[in-house]
Amino acid sequence: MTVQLVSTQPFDDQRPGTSGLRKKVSVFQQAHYLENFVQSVFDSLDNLKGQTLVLGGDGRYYNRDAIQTILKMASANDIKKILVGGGGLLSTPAVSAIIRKHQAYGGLILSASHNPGGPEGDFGIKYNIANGGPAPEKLTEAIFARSQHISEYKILSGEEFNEIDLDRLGVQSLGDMEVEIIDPVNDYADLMSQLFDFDLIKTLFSEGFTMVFDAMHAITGPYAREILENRLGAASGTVINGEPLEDFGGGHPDPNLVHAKELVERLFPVEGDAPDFGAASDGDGDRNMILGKRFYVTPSDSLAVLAANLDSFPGYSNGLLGVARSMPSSMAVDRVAEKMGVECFETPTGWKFFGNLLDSQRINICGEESFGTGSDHVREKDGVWAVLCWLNLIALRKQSVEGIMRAHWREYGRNYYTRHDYENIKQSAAQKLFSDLRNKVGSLVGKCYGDSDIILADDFQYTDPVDNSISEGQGIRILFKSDARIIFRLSGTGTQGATLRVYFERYEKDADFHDVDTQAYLAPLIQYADDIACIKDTTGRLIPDVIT
Ligand code: G16
Repeated sequence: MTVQLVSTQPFDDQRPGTSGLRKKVSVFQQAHYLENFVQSVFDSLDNLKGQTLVLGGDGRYYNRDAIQTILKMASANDIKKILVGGGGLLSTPAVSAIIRKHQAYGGLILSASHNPGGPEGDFGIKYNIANGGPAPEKLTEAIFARSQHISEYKILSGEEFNEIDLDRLGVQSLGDMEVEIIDPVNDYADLMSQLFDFDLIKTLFSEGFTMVFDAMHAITGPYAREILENRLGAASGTVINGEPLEDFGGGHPDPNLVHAKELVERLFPVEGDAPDFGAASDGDGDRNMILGKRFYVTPSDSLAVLAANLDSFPGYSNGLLGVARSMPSSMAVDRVAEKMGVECFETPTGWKFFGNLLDSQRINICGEESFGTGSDHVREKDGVWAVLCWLNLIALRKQSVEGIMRAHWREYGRNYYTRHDYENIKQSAAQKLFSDLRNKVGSLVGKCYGDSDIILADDFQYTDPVDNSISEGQGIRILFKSDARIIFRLSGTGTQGATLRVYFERYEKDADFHDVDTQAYLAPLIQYADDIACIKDTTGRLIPDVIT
C-alpha cells in the first residue's frame, strides 16, 4: 500500500452551510469532489498527525462508499486511529458523545440531516471539533478557503488493498492507521442512563403507558429500540420505521407534522384511542418532534418546558445555569429564564453558536425552532435525549403531555408560534426579497400595523459573548410592541433553489385565550409579513409549501 498524491482542481461550491456541506448525491459522486473537501478539512486542522477521529453517518445512500474513501485518506494523512460506527452508522449526537468520551481530536459526520436520501437525494459531510460540536464559523471558512486552492489530495492505493469490513466490530488496520469498528449505540445509551431516571421511566411503561417513536427509517431506529424497548421496557413495536434505509423508505426524514405522517395519524386518529406519547427524529438523529394524545408541542414550547424542569432530571440536579435559543425560535424560554433568574442568549440559527456558551457553562440547555433541543451532555442537538426528557417528566409529574403543556402556559403565558416555508423558490426572487427588506428595515420602527407599533427592526447580528466573534446578516427581525415578532430568513440547509422561512409569534398571557387555532391567532401577523415583504408578488407563491 502506498500513499498516492492525486492532482485535483478546486470546486467553487464547497462552502459549508448552516450545518456542513450538503449537496445532491450526484454532486458528491463527481470525481474528486468528496476527496477535495475531506483534504481541505484535514489541511485546515492543526497537528492532525497522530490523532484519533470518529467517523459515521446516518446510513443514507453513498454513506458506505464515502466512509471507505475517507478511511483511505485518513490513513494517508497520518491519522493514528479512527473509531467508526458499526455498519458505518452513527447518529450526530452519538458522534458528539463518542468524541467527548474517547477524547478524540474530532469527527466527521456523513449526513444531510432531514433532507431526502437515495441516489436522487442529498448527501452531506460535516466536521465536529474536540468538544463534540460542529466546527465554528472560523474553521468552516478556513475549510472553504482551503478548498478554493487545493491542487492535490492524499489517499492510500495499492493492489493488495482490502476495504475495511464495516460490519465486523473490533480493530482492523489500514496502512499504519488503526480502524476500530464500534457498536454505534452503546456509549450513547450508557450516557442517557446516567442523565435520566431509567427506573422511574421503566415503572411508567410497566404501568401501561404507551408511546410510538417514529425513526422514519433513519438513524435513530437502533438507538430508540435499544433504549426504549430493551432498556426501558416499552412494548415491542413502540419504535416504528426502525430500520435505517439508504433512501429512508422514500420518505423525507424530517420530524414535523407534514413529514412524520404515520406518527401524526397514530396520535391524531380519526376515531378510537391514541397512544399517550409520540415522538419522531430525523435523518441523523439530532431533531425531535414531541406529540401527546391529539396534541402537538412546538419545539420552542418544548424547550421552555424542559428548561423549567431541567433540575428534576438526575443528570441536571445542579439546576439551570442559563438558556439559549436561536433567534427565530419563540421567546417562550426567555420567560422561564427571567423567572428563574438565569441568563438567556439569542443566537443565530445553527447549533455551532451554542458551543462556546455550553463550554463556558453559561448555559446548560438550548434549542431551536427547527425541532432541535439539547444540553451540555453533548455539543449537538439530540432527538432521543429530548424524548427521554419528556418521558422522565411525564413519569415524575404523572401528567399527560397536554396537561404539562397547559400548566406551563398557565404559569408563563403562551407564545403562539408558526413557521411558513416557501421551498425551492428562484434564487433571484429570494435575493430581491431580501435586498428590498434590508433597504426597508431601517424605516420600519414606529410604523403601526393593526393594534401595534414596530419597536425593533434589524438584520440580526450576533456577538459571541465568549470569543467576541461577530456574525452578521443572520435574518430580518421585526418586533412589535404587542409582544409579537415576524422573522424572515433564508434556509442554510437546502440544496435546490432557495427556501424562504417566515416565522411568526405572539404572546398571550390570558389563559382564556390559550385554545385558539394557531394559524387563526397569528393571521393578522401573517398578513403584515406579506405587506412588508411582498412575498406573494416577489416569489409568485400564494401559499407556503410547509407550515409547522
Ligand atoms: C441544521 C442546523 C441547525 C439549524 C438548522 C436550520 O439542522 O444543525 O442548528 O437550526 O439547520 O436549518 P435552515 O438553515 O434550513 O433553517 P440540521 O438538523 O439540518 O442539521
